[in-house]
Amino acid sequence: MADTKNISLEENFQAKVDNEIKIEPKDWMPEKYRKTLIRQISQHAHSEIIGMLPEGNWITRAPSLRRKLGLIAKVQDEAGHGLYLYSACETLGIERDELFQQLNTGKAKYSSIFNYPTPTWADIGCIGWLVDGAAIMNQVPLCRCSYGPYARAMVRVCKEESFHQRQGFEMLLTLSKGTAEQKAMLQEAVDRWWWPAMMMFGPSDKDSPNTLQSMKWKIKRFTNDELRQKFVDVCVGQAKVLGVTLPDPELKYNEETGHYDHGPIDWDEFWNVVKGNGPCNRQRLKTRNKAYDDGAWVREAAIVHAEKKEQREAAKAQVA
Ligand code: BYC
Repeated sequence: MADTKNISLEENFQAKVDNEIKIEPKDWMPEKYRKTLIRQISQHAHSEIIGMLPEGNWITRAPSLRRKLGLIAKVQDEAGHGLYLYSACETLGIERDELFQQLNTGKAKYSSIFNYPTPTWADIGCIGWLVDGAAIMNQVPLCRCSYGPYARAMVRVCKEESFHQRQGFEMLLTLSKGTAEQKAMLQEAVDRWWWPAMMMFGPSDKDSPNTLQSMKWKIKRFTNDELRQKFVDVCVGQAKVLGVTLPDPELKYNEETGHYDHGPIDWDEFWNVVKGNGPCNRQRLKTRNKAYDDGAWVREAAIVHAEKKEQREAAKAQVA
């Protein structure tokens, strides 16, 4: 009897998804759908939070006041994205503290891309152009995700990401018109960021255990390889405008498919970074833990303030 009930609940759920009706927090959902969303949304939130670190590293060294203001605003936006996403994740019945613990202890994944260093100013431009560019490609379809709170959070995130991408491109365009040294710095940064940006989309479809089910549930609307291809196609023209070469000798327009073919991705490097052994994984977690510990007094003060406010309101209610 219980099984029949579950089957019909599941059929009803899938019918809603198929008919583009959003799933909301109090609606029935399969346990695996809930778990998949917690996994993806929390990894996404953690990526936004850790993503502040490589750029934050340049705030004090930005080359002009205008660049400094732009960078501060961008890093603040990333913090905001993390917060919307943690809130969306909490609607699935998990506490924010638990999510923080998963990140701080290294149990949770976050995007591989943020484990690479930013040795020059051009790296900051590349994060905007390539990393935010890849992020937008992946995230615009998430505005149509079947889970309402995630889809709605992504609308604002995407608007801001698109501004970030443009500010990064403009930063690089300025360098591309600069001295020979600035042009060389730009090319070196592109050489370093191209392949890690390609890896952001995740393993190729044949090695992606989650894609098929996530597509059926309309959490994902495109596969990892489809999004990666869209990214390559867009970047080729943009690289021409910047006067840089993308570091892939096999990059070539394919008349038959109408897309650019690209060379093989070093998946050993990808998995090595995902498993915690990239160039900056340890440094990122250490910095994150220090920031969390340093912020303990803010959390304590906020709790005490909330308790006092509650007590005052209760006292007022008693008098009335
Ligand atoms: N790095 O079956 P798959 C940003 C994991 S924020 C690390 O294809 P799925 C930004 C994957 O989690 C960028 N791990 O998985 C922020 C899975 O492991 P588990 C972050 C990766 O979920 C600040 C396993 O590999 N964006 O752009 O169907 C400043 C197998 O993969 C990665 C999001 O999080 C990776 N790159 O697809 C600037 C977007 N790729 O969990 C910019 C939302 C894969 O089974 N997330 N893995 O142990 C998604 O769209 C999907 O989760 C992914 C992966 C496409 C990333």
